[in-house]
Amino acid sequence: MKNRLRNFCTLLMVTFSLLAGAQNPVIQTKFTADPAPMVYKDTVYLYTTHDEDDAGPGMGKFLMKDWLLYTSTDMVNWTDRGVVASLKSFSWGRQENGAWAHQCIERNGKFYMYCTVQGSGIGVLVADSPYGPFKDPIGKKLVGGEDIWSTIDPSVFIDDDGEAYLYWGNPGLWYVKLNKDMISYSGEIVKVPEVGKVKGQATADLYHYQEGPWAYKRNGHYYMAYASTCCPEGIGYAMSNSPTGPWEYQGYIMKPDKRSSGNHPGIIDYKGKSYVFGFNFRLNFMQTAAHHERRSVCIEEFKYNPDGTIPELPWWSETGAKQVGSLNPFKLVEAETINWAEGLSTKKADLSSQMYVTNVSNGDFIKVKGVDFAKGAKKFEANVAPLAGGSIEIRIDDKAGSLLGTLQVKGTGSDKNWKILSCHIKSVKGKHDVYLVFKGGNDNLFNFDWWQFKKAVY
Ligand code: FUB
Repeated sequence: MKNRLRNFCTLLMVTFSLLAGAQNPVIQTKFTADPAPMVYKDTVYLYTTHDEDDAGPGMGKFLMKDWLLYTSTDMVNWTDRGVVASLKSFSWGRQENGAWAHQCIERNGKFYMYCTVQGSGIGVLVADSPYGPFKDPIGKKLVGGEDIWSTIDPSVFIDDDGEAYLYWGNPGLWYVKLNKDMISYSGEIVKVPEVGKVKGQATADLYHYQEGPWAYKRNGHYYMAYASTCCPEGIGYAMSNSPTGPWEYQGYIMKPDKRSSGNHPGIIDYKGKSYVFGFNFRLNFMQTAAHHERRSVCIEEFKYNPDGTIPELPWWSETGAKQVGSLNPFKLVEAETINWAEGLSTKKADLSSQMYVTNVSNGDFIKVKGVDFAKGAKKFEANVAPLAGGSIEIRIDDKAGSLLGTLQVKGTGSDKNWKILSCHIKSVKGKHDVYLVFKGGNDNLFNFDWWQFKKAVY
């Protein structure tokens, strides 16, 4: 994404800078889609699919090879955890393209990720940690019969009685009961006949199910959200008294909008608030007028109605979700923890290595939202591997906001030479947005692993 961003014209840079106050889309360093958020302990694990930068122009020309993970504890600053699985994780499927929608769920301390290998079936991966490594425990597809092209978009749900269900499908919806091991199933695969049924009518196809099911339960109600109507796709949902239906269509969570041909919901409750995730094409259309399948995950907060129904929301806002709490700058913060970033990219060498920020050039920046300096900070510290070298300006509340200090990073030309560097900063207290603005030439200035502030002593 870096080189394309760098080639933007001035107008586009101005537009982008205006967006620096935005929180949607939530990831700017890669194209992400098909959000599958999972709340585990105090953290939101946002698993996403990944549209490659070089997906060619044209509808349906997806180029998708791996699955990504981002985490957050405040819904606005997201830490890039990199690729957690790829088509290579499945020996039995297509290898070059087709890493479509997926979902991860925890059961008894293990993490099960159900993945579409488009054109080959749905597989399952298992890990001991939500970060992976994820491995294929069965060495074959979990589901995918004759109608292989319909076998996409798994959604997994475990009911209070311990029964687990796997749902999937385009343009129909199917489900099967998973066994307790979560890697096999029992009984018949059932096609759900009535998911598009409209309230009070026997049948209807107006707001019909398309793909991307998202099954969950809340306050005794079962929900099936999905990409509805085509095309463009909106997000619709149905409710039921049982995980297997009958489902009654309730309406749109978000109406279709020509700004996004497709859609894929993910819905969670986190720290007492409710959120719907989906995607738009905003970053793609900021780069080019041509439609490439290069999507970007967005989030909106909403409140359930007292009867459990979901209000219809407007199209993805620019402002997105509000921050829950604040970010503690006195603990080590991964450099790839980002509210908004421009120009740079993130990288990890392989599935097990550390993630870092790279391709840093003059004028690139990272914004981190709602950083709480409490009674004060006096020093900034960063772990960097200097290449050409440059500096990090530490500013608050705006990219051109008050300058707290500048960390000089002397070039060494080697990206292996990690160093912890520090600089004193002007006194700062309370909660601010922090902008780390990179200065130097247009070469790779340095790689950047983590930062933190040191408390002022009074
Ligand atoms: O991302 C590829 C496919 O597009 C997904 O599997 C569908 O849900 C749609 O979003």
